[in-house]
Amino acid sequence: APIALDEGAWLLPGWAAAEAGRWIEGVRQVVAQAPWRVMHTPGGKSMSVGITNCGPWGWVSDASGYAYTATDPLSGQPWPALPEWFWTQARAAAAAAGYPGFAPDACLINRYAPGAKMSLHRDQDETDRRAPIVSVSLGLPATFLWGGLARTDRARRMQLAHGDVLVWGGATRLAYHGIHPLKDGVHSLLGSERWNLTFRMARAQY
Ligand code: MD3
Ligand code: FE
Repeated sequence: APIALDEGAWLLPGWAAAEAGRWIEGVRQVVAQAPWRVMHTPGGKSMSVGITNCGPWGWVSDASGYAYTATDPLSGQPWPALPEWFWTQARAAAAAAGYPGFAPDACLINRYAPGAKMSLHRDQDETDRRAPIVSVSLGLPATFLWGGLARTDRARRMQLAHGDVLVWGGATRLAYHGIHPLKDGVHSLLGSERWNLTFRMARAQY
């Protein structure tokens, strides 16, 4: 059953765990076409996570800023297709959290090795902020940090485990959030890695 985290934000504990193999296989397919890469912030710092995308739109960051692009800048080709399994599962997770009709057109995939982190930020590059974001965590657990709508709001912390799904929409869709540096460990399916998929409606209307 979904657990309310904040206004409009829900945790579906372990929701993706039973079919983790299908999720992992999907990511491996994507990575075969669009390999993990390091992106740089507009400020010039390299991000510590490996990143790739699938679906009609992919999120990229470089010296000129953040953007959604239809093609992978590494290959010049369209981003790999969103596996049908991803689409139907992300849609079902959103519906389970009270957001029927979620139709993701972008899936950003992050890979964390021990020490990798994501600094406090907001996801505001999507055109229609009424759509939620669906996040699927796989592999090693991580400490998720989320604050309020102002950067200075006190941040809460929570463990995200293998198979956990977060659905973030509604009033706190633009909340600040991040991931603490990943602790070393070994996961039976992903070894010393954590993968996170975030499904978005980047351009589509919700
Ligand atoms: C809260 N990823 O890719 S997912 C990101 O685990 C990102 O890799 C983290 O933040 C990760 O942008 C956290 C959970 C998440 C995703 C989107 C949110 C939390 C959110 C949007 C608004 C508020
Ligand atoms: Fe984010």
